[in-house]
Amino acid sequence: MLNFLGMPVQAATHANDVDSLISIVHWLMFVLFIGWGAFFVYVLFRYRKSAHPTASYTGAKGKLSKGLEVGVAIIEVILLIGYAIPAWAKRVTNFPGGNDATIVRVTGHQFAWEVQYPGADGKFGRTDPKLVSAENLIGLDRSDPDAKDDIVTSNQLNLPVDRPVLVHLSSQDVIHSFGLYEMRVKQDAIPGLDIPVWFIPTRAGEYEITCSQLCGLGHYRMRGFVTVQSAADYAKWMADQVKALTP
Ligand SMILES: [Cu+2]
Repeated sequence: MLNFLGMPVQAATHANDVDSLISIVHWLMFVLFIGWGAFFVYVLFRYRKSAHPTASYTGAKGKLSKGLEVGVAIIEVILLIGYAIPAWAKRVTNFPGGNDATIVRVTGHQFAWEVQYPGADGKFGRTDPKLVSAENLIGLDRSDPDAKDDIVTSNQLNLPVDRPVLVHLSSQDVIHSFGLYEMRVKQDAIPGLDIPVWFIPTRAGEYEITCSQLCGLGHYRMRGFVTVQSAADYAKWMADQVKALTP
């Protein structure tokens, strides 16, 4: 019953929570739509001019209408407190860290996504807006010891499957939005802020990073790619990046 909305495949552990909520909200709206629609047709007929030449300004007063209104409000409160807030709370607490997680920085700019891996030392090298150039889009300071082993890719995010991912999200210019539909991730990237986003990818494959916030003329082409791969393939990819880095 879940996929009647034609949602993308679920490629993260929390995807089902998001889909359940969206699904329940749609069912509730469907029931309300039918109910209100039927009521509208009923009053059009029941209070037609020939049957009721004088309008009533007081409106419905019955117990049924009050009961229905309270019922709908209670269902909405249950959705908010029982589903939406707990689902959101899981996204903004218990951020993974240390050796259990893949930690990356993703920086949006007009019109691409730059990815920075901290390398073997696990520390992100210093970046400086003054160093930004066509060859160094994130302005990484390679003279910083922490930066020496950092891996930088453009529009390409590789991740090992079934391992928590922590993305430090930011932007260099305007507000962009990091959208990974299959992972049910969408978060604005805001200049000057480091916004943590975490998820656990569960399906190997190729996915897209879609900029989900209108950010300028080239917004339509601001798309990156996510490759979710087995731990072995990821290690191999990372080894290739490291090799390419060493002169
Ligand atoms: Cu954008």
